Amino acid sequence: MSETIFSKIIKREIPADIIFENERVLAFRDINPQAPVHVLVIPKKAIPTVNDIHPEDQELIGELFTVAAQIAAEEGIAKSGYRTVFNCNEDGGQEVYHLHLHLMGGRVMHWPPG
Ligand code: DGP
Repeated sequence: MSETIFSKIIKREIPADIIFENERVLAFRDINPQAPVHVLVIPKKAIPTVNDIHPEDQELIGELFTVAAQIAAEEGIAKSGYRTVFNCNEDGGQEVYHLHLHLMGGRVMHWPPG
């Protein structure tokens, strides 16, 4: 499995503002935030894209959302609302090929996105 910047964050080889961690999941603030709250929730397992999610990963993917919802509550945006996004491959705007759920809120998120 190829090394990404996020696997280096998991291994603490490069710094990040980590706000949640358990055995399976890590969450840290995006280095280039697109909203007042912009957190990336990632599996520690190196899954490159949504296309690479397999049936055995279903519980893990669900956990990304329960962690995101917990962080949204802690960040005070659960009631006002927020957006969760997985970008996939080039047309989806994916830059880092380690699966990550964007949690963005603290402002009105416009729809449709660009
Ligand atoms: P995506 O385009 O969906 O692959 O999103 C990648 C996000 O990762 C992008 O919003 C910027 C963020 N990012 C890239 N490198 C780093 C890093 O080294 N640290 C942190 N905290 N975020 C990063």
